[in-house]
Amino acid sequence: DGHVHLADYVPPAWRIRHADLAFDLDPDATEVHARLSLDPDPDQPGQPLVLDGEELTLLSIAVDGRPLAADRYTYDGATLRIDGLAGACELETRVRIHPAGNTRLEGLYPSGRLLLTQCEAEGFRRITFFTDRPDVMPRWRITLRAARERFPVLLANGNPVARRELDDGRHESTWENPHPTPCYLFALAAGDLDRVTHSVRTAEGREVELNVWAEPGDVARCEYALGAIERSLRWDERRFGRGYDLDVFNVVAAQDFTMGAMENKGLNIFNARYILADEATATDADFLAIESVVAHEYLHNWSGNRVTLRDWFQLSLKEGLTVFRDSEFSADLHSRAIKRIEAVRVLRGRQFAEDSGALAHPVRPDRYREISNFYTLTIYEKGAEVIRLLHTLLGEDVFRAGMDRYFADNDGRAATIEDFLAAHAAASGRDLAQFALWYSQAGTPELSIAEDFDAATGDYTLTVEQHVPPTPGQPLKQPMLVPLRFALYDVAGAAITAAPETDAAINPAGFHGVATNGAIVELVAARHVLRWRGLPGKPLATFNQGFAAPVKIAFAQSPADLARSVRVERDEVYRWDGLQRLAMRAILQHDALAADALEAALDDLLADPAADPAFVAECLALPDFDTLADAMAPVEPDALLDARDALLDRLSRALSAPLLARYDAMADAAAQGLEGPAMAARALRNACLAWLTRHDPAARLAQRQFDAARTMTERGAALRCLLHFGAPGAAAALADFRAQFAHDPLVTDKWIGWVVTRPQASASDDVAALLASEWWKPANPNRVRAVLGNFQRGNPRAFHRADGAGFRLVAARLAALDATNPQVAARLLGGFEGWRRLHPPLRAVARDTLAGLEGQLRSPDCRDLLARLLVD
Ligand code: B3K
Ligand code: ZN
Repeated sequence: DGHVHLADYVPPAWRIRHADLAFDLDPDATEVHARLSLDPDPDQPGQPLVLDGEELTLLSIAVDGRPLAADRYTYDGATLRIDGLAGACELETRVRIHPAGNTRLEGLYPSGRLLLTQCEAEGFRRITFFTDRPDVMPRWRITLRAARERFPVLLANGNPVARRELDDGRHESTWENPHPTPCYLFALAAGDLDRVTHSVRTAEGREVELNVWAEPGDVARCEYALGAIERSLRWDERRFGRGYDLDVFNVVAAQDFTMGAMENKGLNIFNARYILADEATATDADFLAIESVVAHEYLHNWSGNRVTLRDWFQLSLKEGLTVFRDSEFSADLHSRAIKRIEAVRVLRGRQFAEDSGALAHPVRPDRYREISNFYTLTIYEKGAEVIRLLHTLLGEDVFRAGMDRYFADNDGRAATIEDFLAAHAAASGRDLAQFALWYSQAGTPELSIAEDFDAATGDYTLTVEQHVPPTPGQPLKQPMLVPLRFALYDVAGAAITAAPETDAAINPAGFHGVATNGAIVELVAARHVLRWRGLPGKPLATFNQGFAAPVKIAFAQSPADLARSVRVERDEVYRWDGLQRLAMRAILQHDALAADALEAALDDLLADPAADPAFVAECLALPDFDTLADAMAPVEPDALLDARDALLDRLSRALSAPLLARYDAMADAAAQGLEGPAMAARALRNACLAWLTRHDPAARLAQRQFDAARTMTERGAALRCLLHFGAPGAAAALADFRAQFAHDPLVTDKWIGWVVTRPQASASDDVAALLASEWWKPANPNRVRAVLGNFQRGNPRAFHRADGAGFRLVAARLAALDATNPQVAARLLGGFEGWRRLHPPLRAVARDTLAGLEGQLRSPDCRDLLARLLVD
């Protein structure tokens, strides 16, 4: 059926001990000369040698120095097979590849004047013949040769060991990577690159040169990323005891890159949008994203590279773990609460939707047709939540001991999720069998909580029921181990610290007494009862402080109690979440009491001088379309967005005085600088501005901010308001902005993003105009995302137009995109994942649009997704 199955795993029949590669680089014809030292697996003697290879022209092949006769091997365009090899030997191949024709940006490809590589997951086979799987981990020697003038800088994995000049204007650079490394972590970069550099001495005493490379005109915008590398290195030393293990750490910025960045050993390659920044061209959100992606890739050096994956089913072993690590890095360096709130927003709005849609899959899938389709929010974000759950269950010290053990036991190995859990089980003495269901069962667990208070006896009972909904291929689920945080407060708002009586299923170790932000009860069964006896009055219960468990909770509570819990509870994530819930009730159930309570709570917050402005800004950002839609069935986009707009109109009108007061009061704090308080002030000012502009037809405030802006954070937010509210000055401001940044593709992507997300159905006309303009550059993934990705994900009103024009705008581009870059096309196709939840007329339009794509999309990526989207 075209699937690869986890259960079919077999170790490689041949190991590659050492790989020695030499490249003669040229965009039109690059020659790759590979010498591989091969060992047969003693447990699988007599197997043929089977190597992967795609779009390779084989020039020569030899074994142990002797050319191989044509009848000794076969190459069918996908695999090279050699029978009858007696034992350990050296295979030598020379192939020719054509980087200039590589539009998939996978393998060796050109980006502007650079040549660079992207190999994960299965791109290395487009460079040379190899066992393209992560459990084959040679040590490497890489030699690059190219014309010096065109390619003055030549970078590869590992440490530089030699450089020399060659005849006819060419030069050569040799690199050695002494760590066993799978080929998906191979990289090279060549071209006219400039750098910023900084040397550090690691805790273990190694001198390391940190470099960030970019095209010469961009290098002034690399300093922030360079600083972020050093912060990441220091943090991994401190928090996880992990040092850096080479003499250089190189990072290269490229304008054409399918993903965000790639953690190749010692040579990370980045989408330029996650490197280049200064205050005039990047927003505060960009700076924070840069720091977090730099950290993510750096931290992969241990979680991914030193300990790699046995097979691609284990993808979350590196991705979930590394997202957890990078989010802890950001939380330790900045505000933990804000970082968590932002993660919860993504989880709720996007991952929960994925987990309940046509493409739902477990954190460790057990089959796939195309691995590129599994770089998902479930593998990354839910995978990180699972690690966070383990951290919550074990506590920092035991978790750290488990991590130390995992790294020690698996260093230089290709590991599995079982290896990871075994290390934590050994360090903690806990049986993690039930916990492992988080990896194998898809779907977001739902907790229904009911309370009962007997005024006569003072007995208070909480009944917690768990349900994990069916997902494709998994109709029935077992209860998961859920560590549920909770707290009870008395009428005066004091915490009730008495432990509840629990049922037999919860063993004493499954109850962690009251900590600073709530006690934890470990739910293990489908139903649990917690009982307190003899309370003087009905307590107020709060759940899931810090959003510790990635679950949905239904708890019938009056808006008044919910609002009171937001005042009583100190956990900022809970408080933010409580306000989000009030907003959801106001929007989805037209609950006027909830809207009143929300208005009063926001009024208090805006008046509270002690409240962190960044937190207030988060509270002003009401639940987005995806989050609301996930709580509604069927989804009627227009009705939902109208209700959301109505609430925003009402709140912003009622609160206009305090909003304006806050906006003005923070002008100085927002003036400049990347320190936390300045960023927080800008975040709140911009949130206030968006609310105030609703009732400012001439958009005078936004126009003033645009004209006076010193930073992109201020200028961009103002322009966005002008565009989204159709201000009189919008067209002139846009023309001005466009002209100022016409030479900068990343800033161009920004204004395009604001244009295509104008929350009106007619925005689809603007998208159509962009698609017909010089700004449409379909070969550049960032531009495709700017135009179509932002429209699809960020403009629910126009994308879901009842006449289908929004769907068709995206669908009509898919065939052409699929033919050039399947992964970019597949991402956009995946944006239709929620189509079945739409109300019937729109669902029919979506179905027709998707059905119309059958036969047009040729890549395995898009064909796999389309089949899963349309399956009944
Ligand atoms: N590991 C890469 C993702 C590569 C995706 C290839 N289709 C980036 C990251 O997660 O760090
Ligand atoms: Zn990653």
